[in-house]
Amino acid sequence: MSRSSLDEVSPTGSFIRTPSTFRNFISKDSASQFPAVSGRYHLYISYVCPWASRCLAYLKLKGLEKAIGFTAVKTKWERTKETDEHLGWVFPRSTTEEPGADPDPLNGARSIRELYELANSNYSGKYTVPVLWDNQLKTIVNNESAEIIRMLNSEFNEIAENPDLDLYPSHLQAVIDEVNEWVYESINNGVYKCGFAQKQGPYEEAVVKLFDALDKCEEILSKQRYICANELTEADIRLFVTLIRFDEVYAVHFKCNKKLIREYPNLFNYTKDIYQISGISSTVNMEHIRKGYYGMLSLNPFGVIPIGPNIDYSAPHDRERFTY
Ligand SMILES: N[C@@H](CCC(=O)N[C@@H](CS)C(=O)NCC(=O)O)C(=O)O
Repeated sequence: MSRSSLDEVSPTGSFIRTPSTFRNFISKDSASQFPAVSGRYHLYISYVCPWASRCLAYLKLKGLEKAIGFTAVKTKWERTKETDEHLGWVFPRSTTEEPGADPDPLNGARSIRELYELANSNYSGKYTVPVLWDNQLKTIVNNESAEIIRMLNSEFNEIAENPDLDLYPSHLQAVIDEVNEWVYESINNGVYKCGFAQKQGPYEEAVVKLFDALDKCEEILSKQRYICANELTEADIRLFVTLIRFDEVYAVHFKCNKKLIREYPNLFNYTKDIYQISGISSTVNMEHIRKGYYGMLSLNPFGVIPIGPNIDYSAPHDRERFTY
């Protein structure tokens, strides 16, 4: 069993992500084991992590912040126990220790690992964020962001401030599923395959696929405002979390440097467009993103943080040309 993503490298040097393990669903059905009620669930995230950030984006977009609280961990992995060597996400001891990160308000846990062990004392997998926590049953409902965003989209509409926003509408589900598949494979997970490859061959295979997929996005976005249609969908949020980290981090840290996103006119304007949707900019903590990735000492042993292009994603974009 892998204890962290650094162990997920095959004998041929490729990065292979292991599946998430807590896979329960919150339901709008009040008789279900995990009913969608206000105040019961909590989202643990890291602003560094694109998977966790897409869940946070849904809290903001759906207007669920009063119903579901969230807490962000510190940017750098630390020892999670004195008795072994595991490194993972930890909470600060106070709200002032690292701006943006907070102590665990529910369980007083010191690490994300501690939450997994509270939920299941025999757990032996990875201690990943996001964690969707049930404060009533004191357990993890789900730790797979692709599923968490679906629940947030459809199950909380009675308490959501923005219940009419449907990012997975039935008329677009087939195209969303299709786009998600190649975007995940080649872009979201593709950047990690580039970064964590330990041999030239797997790196080159991943980097070629990544830029082919980005070229494909550029082409699609030259004809329509969003990646599946002229309306915003789940697929846009999933793509955005990787694009927003790309020029600052992945281009350098994960060796994805064939081209920058700001060199693609449509992709760059699209990234700004999504960033400017109400609530989204608050899910992007670039300070955390930069400190977190460049602080991964396995890839960057001295922890030196590149100065970065400091792109202003709140600058005007040209995507309104597709609104008719
Ligand atoms: N499939 C998970 C992946 C989450 C994931 O890989 N999270 C990373 C941070 S970006 C993590 O917490 N890693 C901890 C570790 O590998 O020990 C999801 O999408 O929710």
